[in-house]
Order: sequence, then C-alpha cells, then structure tokens
Amino acid sequence: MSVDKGLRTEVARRAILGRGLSLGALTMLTGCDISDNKSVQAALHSVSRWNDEVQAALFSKQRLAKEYAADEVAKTFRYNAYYPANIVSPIDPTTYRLGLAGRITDKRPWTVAQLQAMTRHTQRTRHVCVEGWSYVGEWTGPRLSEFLHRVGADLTAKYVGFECADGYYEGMDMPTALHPQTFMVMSIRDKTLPDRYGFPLKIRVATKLGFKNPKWVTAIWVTNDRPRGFWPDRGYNWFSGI
Ligand SMILES: Nc1nc2c(c(=O)[nH]1)N[C@H]1C(S)=C(S)[C@@H](COP(=O)(O)O)O[C@H]1N2
Ligand SMILES: [Mo]
Repeated sequence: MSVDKGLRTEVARRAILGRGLSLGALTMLTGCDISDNKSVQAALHSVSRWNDEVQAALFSKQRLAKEYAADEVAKTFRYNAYYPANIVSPIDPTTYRLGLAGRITDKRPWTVAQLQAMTRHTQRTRHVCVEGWSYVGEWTGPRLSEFLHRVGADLTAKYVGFECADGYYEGMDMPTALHPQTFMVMSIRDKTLPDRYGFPLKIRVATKLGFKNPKWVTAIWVTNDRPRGFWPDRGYNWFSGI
C-alpha cells in the first residue's frame, strides 16, 4: 500500500495540530484527524457523546460496551484511515500470513483459511472516532482471547502489539486484549470483511476509540514493552478508552 508524499505531508501537518490539541482540554480522549476548528467542535461533541452514551456503559461492573439490536446497525459502515479509500491496496488471501512474535509458544504463521475456521461470535457495538462521528457496526470473528490461548501466548505479559499491511501499528494492554468484546474480525454484517475495512483481519476493540482498532493486521506479538501506536506517536492518548 503506497502513500504519496502530499498525503504524508498532510498527515504530518495534522499530527502537529493534533499534538497541540492534546495539550488542551482533550488530553484524555483524543483521536485522529483533528485538523480544523469545525473538527475540533465535532471532536468535543463526539467525546461528550462517548462520555455519556458509551462510557457509562463501559464503566459498568462488567466493563462491557453497550450491544445494539440488528436493526440499529448502520447499512454502510463509514471508512477511515490516514489516507483515502481509493488507495487501499487489497491483500492477496493466497499469500497472506498472520505472523506471530514475542511471548507466544506456537509462532507458526496463520493462513486466512485457518483464521476463518475458528469459532466465531458477533458483536453489534458503536465505533467512535473522535473526528466527530460514530456508527453501530456488526463484526464477526473469534475473540482475540481465544486466539491468544490457542497459540500459547503468555497471558501474564503486559501488552499485545499489532502490525498492519499499510504501515499502521497499534497496541493494547493485556486486559483489553482478553476482554470478551475484543474480536479478530473477519466478517461484517455476515459478509467477508471488505478490503477497505481491513480484509482479511481487523481487530475490533469495543471499549476503545476507533484508532485502537487496527485493520489489515499482518502480525501480532505479545510483550512486556508497551507497543507504540500510529496516532499515539503523533500525540494522541495511548489508552483511549477503558
Ligand atoms: N491499518 C490501519 N488501521 C486503522 C487505521 C489506519 O489508518 N490503518 N485507521 C484507524 C481509525 S482512525 C479508524 S476511525 C478506524 C476506521 O475503521 P473503519 O474504516 O472500519 O470504519 O480504523 C482504524 N484502523
Ligand atoms: Mo479514527
């Protein structure tokens, strides 16, 4: 997946603005692509919505994000990445391998067929991007916790890291990785994950903001060193959720 120079400059410019903003009122919960006043207003609005509607549910005893009914799921999911959808380069399922590294016993890479053969669950939860938009989506796949058990990951380690085909990277704390609403998504709305939403593998984290949900995941590792994140490296809050 190639990102042209103009776009890189744009991303860098946004990152600088984002860093300025993160020193202000949005220190705790900031996210991607906050580049002008209108977006800042939208972000504030989104954060307050996150606080009211989502966070209340998140801070319940079970720490579960609210689940929605089938008829509340958006017909079209909104696309987002640090570049436009028309330059997404599809991953070839015949050559794709999910690489494993770090504190994992069985590091053999996984094929798409192997991933798809795992027991699946479905969640209907709200994706929140602090750009100022959100949607209720329906995501299907095994729990990340089931996968981590299966490959013999060291579950006492502190973090799980992710690498993506487009150069994006993210990470999360082990409790989040083991959370029942953290999925390895291979389908949305009963269809194979479309290219733009991360085919063949996206990590869905219902308890965190949009940018903590890496798409086109090509490697997973388990570690005691906190993994970096693409937007956190540009000034945004690493934890961004609960
Ligand atoms: N690999 C990769 N994953 C990514 C991103 C990206 O640029 N690259 N953007 C993140 C952001 S900021 C958001 S809001 C969501 C958007 O996911 P969607 O397109 O499935 O709605 O993907 C996240 N995961
Ligand atoms: Mo986002």
